[in-house]
Amino acid sequence: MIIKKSKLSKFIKLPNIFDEANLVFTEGKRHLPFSIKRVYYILNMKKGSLRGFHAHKKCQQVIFCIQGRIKLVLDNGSNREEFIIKQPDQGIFLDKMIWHEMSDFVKGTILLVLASDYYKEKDYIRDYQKFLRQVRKELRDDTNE
Ligand code: T46
Repeated sequence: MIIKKSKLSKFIKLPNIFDEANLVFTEGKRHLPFSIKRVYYILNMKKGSLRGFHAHKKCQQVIFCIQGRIKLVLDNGSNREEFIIKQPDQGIFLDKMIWHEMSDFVKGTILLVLASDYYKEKDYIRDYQKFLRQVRKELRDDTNE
């Protein structure tokens, strides 16, 4: 379920069953904008560490902070938005061609990421200037169609 939208993203809330614990689940396409091909998690981040600083050409992801808190900056080449992610059942949608930067991890933070594709290094744009050139080119191609 989409619970909040912004210019660059949306928050997706997963079903959360409360009994003696919280049980949060996803059934892929039923709850997410894509079928899941890959799941990974990140933990034991060193103090002050930074993650991301790239965009994906095709891969889409939903990022959950299942423990702790992070700051996430999204950038589509024209706009930048900043989010604090801390709700274990609320993921943020990370679309293709969105530059993303993650920082300010609190100790013990664990990120869980659901992705639409397998890991492919050639899907990454790791250079910000190259990213800007690519988004501007895609924008020009779209307006010329
Ligand atoms: C994002 C954040 C939360 C693999 O071999 N398989 C994988 O599935 C992944 C994700 C990474 N790797 C290798 C590739 C690199 O040698 O692990 C190394 C670090 O990967 P990456 O630069 O992707 O790590 P992060 O934490 O900077 O970024 C990743 C996602 O790429 C990113 O989109 O949102 O996790």
